[in-house]
Amino acid sequence: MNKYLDIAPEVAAALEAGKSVVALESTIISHGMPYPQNVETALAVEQIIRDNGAVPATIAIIGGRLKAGLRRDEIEYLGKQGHAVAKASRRDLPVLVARGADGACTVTTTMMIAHMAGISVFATGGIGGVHRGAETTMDISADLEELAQTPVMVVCAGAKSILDLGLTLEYLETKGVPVIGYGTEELPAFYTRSSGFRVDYRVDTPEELAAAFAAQRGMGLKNGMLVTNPIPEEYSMDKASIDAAIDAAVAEAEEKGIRGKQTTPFLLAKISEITGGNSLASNIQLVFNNARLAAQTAVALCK
Ligand code: PSU
Ligand code: MN
Repeated sequence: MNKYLDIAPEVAAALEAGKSVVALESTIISHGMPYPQNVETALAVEQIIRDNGAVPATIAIIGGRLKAGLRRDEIEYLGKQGHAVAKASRRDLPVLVARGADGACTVTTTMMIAHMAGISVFATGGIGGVHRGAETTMDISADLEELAQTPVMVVCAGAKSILDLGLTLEYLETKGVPVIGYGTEELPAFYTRSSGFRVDYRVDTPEELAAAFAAQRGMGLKNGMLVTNPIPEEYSMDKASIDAAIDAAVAEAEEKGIRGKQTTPFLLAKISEITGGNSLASNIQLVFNNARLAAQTAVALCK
């Protein structure tokens, strides 16, 4: 086994026994939501995964160790640290590990560590992508590159329109990443069920998702797979008001010269500030919804 990796005992036992495991990221805890809702959500998500027959493995870097599976106190620690903990993408791993530092894992590093541990399915809220204005800033999330090269299924609620969703889909197409809509032909836009963009395939059951992933692995393809699961209707937000909040957040980021890894956390915090916490409630519900689907798919994959 990778000498930098610690697999939590319960996760290791499940993997050994061929049982289903679902990976969860930790940047959503430290940088994606405020305390204490972040910790409450992270713990509730783990419970949903258990209730659906799988074992949760929240992924982070603690004291320079790559952790697949966190204890409750470690989740609480990351939640309380918030933005004080480093947001760790692929390029951050060498220095954080060598220093024995902590890091919250993005979609990128969660996919990497899940794959090292032998975990195939990962649930989160939204992925990073091609930012609006990327034709001049070149701000393209490392998440897309990871989806191109690491064979993990990522279950998300699409992507926020802080990104250029059309360019994000083009990038994924170039990289050979299947984009699957769960029960929909349209790419969901995180807070809303529709975006106006089409996905590659519509799939309606966890078994069908598992079959597509098994075929991808069986052929020896190294890409990841992106499953986009629309937010449940009752929690979806009014498109006009969320779009206005996103436009205002993007304009403020530009005006303040926010760059690089700060961009996404800045925009997420701004949007939740502008929408007065409404968006947080929706965000929590869509993560629950993705955890359920990921657990069911992981169970189907083990059959
Ligand atoms: N988008 C969201 N919520 C999030 C993130 C993105 O709607 O929490 C986080 C995820 O951890 C994602 C990361 O992997 O931000 C992408 O950051 P960047 O755009 O800097 O690559
Ligand atoms: Mn970026």
